[in-house]
Amino acid sequence: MACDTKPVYLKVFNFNTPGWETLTSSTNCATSTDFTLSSNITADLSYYYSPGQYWVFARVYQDWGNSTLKTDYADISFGAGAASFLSLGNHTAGQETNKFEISENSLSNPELYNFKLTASGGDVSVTSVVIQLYDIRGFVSSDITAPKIYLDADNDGMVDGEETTQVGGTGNVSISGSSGTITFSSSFSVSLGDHNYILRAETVSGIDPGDQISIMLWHQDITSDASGTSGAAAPALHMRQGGTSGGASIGTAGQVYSPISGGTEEGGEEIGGEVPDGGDEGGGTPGGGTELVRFIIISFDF
Ligand SMILES: [Ca+2]
Ligand SMILES: [Ca+2]
Repeated sequence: MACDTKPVYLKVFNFNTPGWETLTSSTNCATSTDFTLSSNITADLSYYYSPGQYWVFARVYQDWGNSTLKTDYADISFGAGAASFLSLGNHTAGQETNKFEISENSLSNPELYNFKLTASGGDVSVTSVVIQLYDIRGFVSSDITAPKIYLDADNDGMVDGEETTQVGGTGNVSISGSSGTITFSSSFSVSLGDHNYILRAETVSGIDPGDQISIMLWHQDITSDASGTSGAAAPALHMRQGGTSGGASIGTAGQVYSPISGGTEEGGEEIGGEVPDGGDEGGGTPGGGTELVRFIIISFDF
């Protein structure tokens, strides 16, 4: 019977369900004519062999009652699926911009860092993620509370109201001097394909003028069962301008904090050049000229 009347199925027994699972089927074959059904299983291989005995059960099946479907060739190869691989890269919507350009000294639910994970060859189980904090000025561990990694389901770079899926648990913040980490140690699965994530803290406090923090994630700091990992996501820099030190006498350059790793002498000179406008009022607080502070964007190529 042609299989456009009754489809022919290739099925395998799943010991986890347990039950027969359709791998593929055909509705496009002629009567008494050879055709091929083939499929690969690449994930959860242990579901498909009998526990402890390593038998695989497959069948070709057509449901039409009183005759025999003949198969003249069956081939099942069983082994490790395609090696899974985990790539880390920039979030589809880009990196977070500076969140500390504020006049208050605390923030609720600031989104601090974006990244993307891509699993290929199979699902990847991630057991820990360690996000690096560096070039820190003016923060201690307790200033950042309850950081969490949210799945950005619509890839728009924001944690929207309905986006409540978190991975990795609540991060543990550890800052010592100018460097630190946020460690996420609850396991989570990265399914095949691209997934964008956003690091958001419940609160960041102690954001004083001149404070700053840089954030970055490298693939070496992701622990998983992938056969390999690669990549990095671009750094984010959050800094609050100001923090003048010393008022500066009339007509001389005041001092403005610039990014620890990004400032250049050139930038400093330009800022100083604006100060004489203060005239009799004194050097005052020349920190307002944000457009004069230069950032160096460092790209990483692994
Ligand atoms: Ca501070
Ligand atoms: Ca979103």
